[in-house]
Amino acid sequence: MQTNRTSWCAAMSLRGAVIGIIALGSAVPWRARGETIARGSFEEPGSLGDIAGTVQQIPYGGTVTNEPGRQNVRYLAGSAGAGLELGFATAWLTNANSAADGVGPITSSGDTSDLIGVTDLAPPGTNFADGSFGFMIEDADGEITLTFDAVDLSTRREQALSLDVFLASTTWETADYLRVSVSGTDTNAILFDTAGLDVDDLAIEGRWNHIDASLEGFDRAVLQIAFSSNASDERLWIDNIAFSGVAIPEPSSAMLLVAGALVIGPALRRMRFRLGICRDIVDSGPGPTGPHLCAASRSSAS
Ligand SMILES: [Ca+2]
Ligand SMILES: [Ca+2]
Ligand SMILES: [Ca+2]
Repeated sequence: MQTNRTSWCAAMSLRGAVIGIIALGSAVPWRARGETIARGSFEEPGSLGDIAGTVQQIPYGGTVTNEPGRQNVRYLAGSAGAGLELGFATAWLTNANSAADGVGPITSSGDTSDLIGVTDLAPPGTNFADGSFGFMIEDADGEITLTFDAVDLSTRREQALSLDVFLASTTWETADYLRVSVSGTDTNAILFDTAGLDVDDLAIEGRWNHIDASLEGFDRAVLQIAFSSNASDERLWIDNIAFSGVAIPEPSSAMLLVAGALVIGPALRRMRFRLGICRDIVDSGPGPTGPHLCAASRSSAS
């Protein structure tokens, strides 16, 4: 497997991402250090079958759905395995790459089916980045967007995301693009974006490109991959998605003891104070007045 590794910061702007692409191979590698929190390798949904591409004709935009005997474009986490892989959904949206009638990904004329979904068809001359299945998109005739389940990062630090993408070596145009983005509660980031550029000029075709990105500052993350194309040989493969992070330690038992002492200490002092009042009153002399005033002191002190 030919893999190109580089790094892009999560906070990168569009222009920054472009610079990242051009600087391929010269960037100082950045590596995630935490343990894996969530993965997407398409091995679990792959077990649902891989027979033929979608035949769906959606006007203007909408969800692409699973069809019996065809590539899976939707996966409910845990529905076909141990649930170790992220669920995802696929949508189609008309854009400048669409036919004039705005119908896709199967156009009103010319298309019969498109290989869009989980596949065991690896990119030419190589294997999948991980396992035996990946997600493939060809001939979108618009924009295909793959959206993954949200990942909780709130109990982690040094949060990070990595994935591999393979763009076929062919002739691309400026209307074609690949955009990888992540959205959180208050933070969004574009990790990689070729919009407005010609993929032909970026030296990223015909090989796996590994993306490592920091997600520090994200409390949750929804990964979205958008791909625009309009030809059957303009193909994208996605694989080996991994969210990682270092667990933030739970408060230690020693810290809990200290916190407990801070609460118990004043309570003991108040109790001693109340007892002192009671003793003084009781010691003041016999009679019904003493015990009655003692009870009143407890009540007001609490
Ligand atoms: Ca895989
Ligand atoms: Ca198509
Ligand atoms: Ca094109």
